[in-house]
Amino acid sequence: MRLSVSRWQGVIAHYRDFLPVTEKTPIVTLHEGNTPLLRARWLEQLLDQKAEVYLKFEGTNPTGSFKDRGMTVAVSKALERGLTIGICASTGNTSASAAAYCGVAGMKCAIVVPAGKIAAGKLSQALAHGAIICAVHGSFDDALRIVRELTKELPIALLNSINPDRIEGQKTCVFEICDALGDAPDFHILPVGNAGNITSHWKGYREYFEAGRISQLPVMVGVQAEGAAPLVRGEPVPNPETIATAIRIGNPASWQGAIKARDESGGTIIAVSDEAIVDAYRLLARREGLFVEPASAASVAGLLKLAKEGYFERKFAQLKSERRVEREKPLIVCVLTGHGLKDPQTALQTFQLPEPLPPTVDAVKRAIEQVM
Ligand code: AN7
Repeated sequence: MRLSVSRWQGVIAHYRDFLPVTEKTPIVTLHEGNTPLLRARWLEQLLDQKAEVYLKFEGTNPTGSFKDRGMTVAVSKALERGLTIGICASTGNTSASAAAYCGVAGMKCAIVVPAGKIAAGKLSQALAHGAIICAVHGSFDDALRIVRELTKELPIALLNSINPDRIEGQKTCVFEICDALGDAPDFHILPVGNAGNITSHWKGYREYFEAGRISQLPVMVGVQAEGAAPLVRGEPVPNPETIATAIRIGNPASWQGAIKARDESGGTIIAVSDEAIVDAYRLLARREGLFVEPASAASVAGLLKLAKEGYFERKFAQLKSERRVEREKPLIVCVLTGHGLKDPQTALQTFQLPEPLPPTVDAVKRAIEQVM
């Protein structure tokens, strides 16, 4: 057993009744979850106070992204089944998380990633945690095809979100949101890449609703990057490209799950430009105090785009007539899926470091006076 001074023992301990574990399951945890849900005052001001906005910051998970919620369940179950090696395809975060959890479990971990397309922080993590790194000349979609075929032949645990245990664990994000707010929000916005998370979150809301823990279901809003928006276009994208490398995915594995979440919730899946992603990335860091990775900023880029189009007002009026919502204005949660430290290169390129100064009081004074 792991000793800890904190009472929080991870998402399996907290949400056991909603997860596929038994007394026989060895729990592999890094005490993931219990992440902050923050009121976004600056964003609300930008929206002319027409909505109440919260940010669910998943960057405080042990490996810096939401993947840990699914990985604790997937690795625990793999260990229960007696597997000794795990594998995943990844745009970076899944590999960092898989490498860490396999390490704790005493399992080996192999990761298959698109060469040259993994943010430095994520690759450093996978390396540090001791994963076998297979960088391939291809896309994430190629990598996923390879691990799917390989795990059919060999007794290796597939740790991508096509593994249902991953989907189960990731539901805990919405359980935490509902527990904090006392009910489900009106709108739930998140970035979409391989579409495991939107599938999982919708499942989580439905299960909480059926269990009587919440009185309503939210409208689900998925956000893709314009250069990697197969779900918006309605067909796979052969050569996806975006600054948000985490969601640089052309043929999402959980395609049907994403469509189901969108349609059953009366929501939408939209695309935002890389420029809009960078604007949101800057705004979150400067004004909300949250340094997230570009893919996570897509949530907020989507929020701003839809707000400008009057989407929330329109949709909220419809919700009010349908379900007697008592709130004055819509309650919106944006999920910020990963930490900004994952991708220091994009930060340095986007925000540009000024030239070094001579080591004098005068030079520093002049630099400060420029912003006063
Ligand atoms: C920060 O790590 O697919 O739609 O291989 O890292 O469930 O795929 C990461 C995805 C959003 C999209 N935000 O979630 C991987 C990988 C961040 C991410 C997504 C990812 P899905």
